[in-house]
Amino acid sequence: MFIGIDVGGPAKGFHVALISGPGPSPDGLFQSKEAPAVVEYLSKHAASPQIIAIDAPPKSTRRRIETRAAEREVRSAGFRVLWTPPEEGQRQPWMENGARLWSLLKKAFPTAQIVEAFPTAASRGLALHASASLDLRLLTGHRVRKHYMDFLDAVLAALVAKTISEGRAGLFGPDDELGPIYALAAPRLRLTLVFVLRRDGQDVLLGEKKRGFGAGYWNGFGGKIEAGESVPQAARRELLEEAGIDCDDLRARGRLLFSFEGRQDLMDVTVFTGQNLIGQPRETDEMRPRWIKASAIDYDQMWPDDRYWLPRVLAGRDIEAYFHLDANHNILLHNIIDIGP
Ligand code: 6OG
Repeated sequence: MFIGIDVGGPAKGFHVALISGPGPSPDGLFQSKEAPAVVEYLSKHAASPQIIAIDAPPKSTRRRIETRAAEREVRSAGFRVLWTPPEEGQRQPWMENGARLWSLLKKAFPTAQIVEAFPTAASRGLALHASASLDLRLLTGHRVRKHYMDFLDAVLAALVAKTISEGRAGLFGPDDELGPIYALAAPRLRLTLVFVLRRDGQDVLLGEKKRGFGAGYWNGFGGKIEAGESVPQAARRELLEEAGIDCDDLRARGRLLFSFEGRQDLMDVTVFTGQNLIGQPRETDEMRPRWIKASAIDYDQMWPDDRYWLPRVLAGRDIEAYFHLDANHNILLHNIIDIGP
């Protein structure tokens, strides 16, 4: 039995989800403003829980002032974090609620593994292609609409608990003072992808990839971000290595997340465009570059996801997109949003 708990302040209280089946669907949901009521509910419905994932830290105060390693890591992975300790020494009510719940649960379930979870990372990560069905009868008596998001977060936290037991959960800040934060998100491979434009975006420099991942496809230029390197630094280095050119006005235009069926890791690609070309593009070991009219790009020669998002980027919009592909590069799921301008 896996348990996820969303912790709120005094008005919202606690939202609890139980998962016992093979899938991500909950078979128990509960809400209360009181921590002891949560323990009572679990004692009745989850006699011997294996893992309890809570979306709040185990303590509401800390000895040290500096930010938590786990939170810094979660933030560097692109997620918004409510920092502990809070500013101006004010304890936040949800953290106090969380701390109280942790200590009650530890006493009530001494053999359970109790961990801090980060549901937001689950909803941006692999959980995107898992679908949970929610038996609305479970919500009888609760204020369903108002609490829907909180129940969803509780389900995501329970999913984190389940993936911990399967050895698949992502771990942020293992040596942190308050312990690690677990997330569903799989390990991320951070990559860059650069499109150099000419004639005000009428032409775009593409290259045929000669080897490695995506060989045979036409694409922009990019690759793995190396340790100690910033994302724009990596983008320029890869452009130089793959096309023999530099570009000093690169602008980040969005993030692409890719997951592949049967693969645990998530590819996290930052896309750039730039116009101030320095040097002449030349063929390298990896890429065969060519200027292509933006209006005449042959998307059949590119990664199948490109036709969904590249036209938007070339039209001047910023995007965020997620694609789930099978081993033959068929798109099983996708989701694109314009984030500006
Ligand atoms: P190296 O193997 O060269 O980095 N990349 C993708 N680009 C597009 N357009 N679609 C995809 O769909 C992609 N997956 C990866 C990121 C690989 C390069 O290929 C890009 C990098 O620029 C799945 O180190």
